[in-house]
Amino acid sequence: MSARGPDPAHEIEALDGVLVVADLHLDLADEHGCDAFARSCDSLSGLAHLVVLGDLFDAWVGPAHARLPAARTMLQAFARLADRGVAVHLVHGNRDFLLDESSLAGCGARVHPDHLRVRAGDAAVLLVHGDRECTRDHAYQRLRRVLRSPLVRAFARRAPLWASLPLARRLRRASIGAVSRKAPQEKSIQPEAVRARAVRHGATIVVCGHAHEWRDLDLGACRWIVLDAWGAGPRDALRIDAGGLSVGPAPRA
Ligand SMILES: [Mn+2]
Repeated sequence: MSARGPDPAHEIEALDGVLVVADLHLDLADEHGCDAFARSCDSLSGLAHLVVLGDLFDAWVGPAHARLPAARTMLQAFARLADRGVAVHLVHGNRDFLLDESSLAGCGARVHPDHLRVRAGDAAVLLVHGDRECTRDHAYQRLRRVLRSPLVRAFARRAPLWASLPLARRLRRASIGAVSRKAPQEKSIQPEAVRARAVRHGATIVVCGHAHEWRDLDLGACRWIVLDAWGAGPRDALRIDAGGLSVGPAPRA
């Protein structure tokens, strides 16, 4: 745990049920790109919190994206969840790190740029997307710092749709190209980085997305779970309750 302790703005309690899904990569260029997940959101019950652990959208450059029909479908579904008392939490991924709460105005979703910590009985669960833990990929970590700089953020906040859509496409192509040229070991989430995050946040369990492939490992200092990408594997959802954790298929509409 850090000297200051956990930040309450990025901490929730699992008493009433938390559902975590990751890596939906919804396509905003397709006006029906969010329909299936929006329907799934409407079918959720018995939950207090829904957490999207990064890469909700395949690309998000700025608030102009919020006006696309598919984005409106998604934001309206989040607003309906809020009406039913389910808090929606969006942890940034490497594709949608420019999502900010002002773009989501009215739907009540909260944005967590780095992490969300969940207290569940004796366990402290740290939810992070996982791209920051790809610490051997030095070129990516440099790009990550540039893309998250105040200058890029300021541009993204003001960019009209005609400028932000081609930029989103280019960033996505750059990301896919960079990943395909690298050896798996270089671009993967590093266990020692996960362990270090667990220690820093006083977490006994760390949950990631990003790798799109389920795993559940004992790293000594913590248990490390990676979820399947949403809809792409049998272990694409984590449920956290006061009594503990369970991994299984995400609820479908
Ligand atoms: Mn990712």
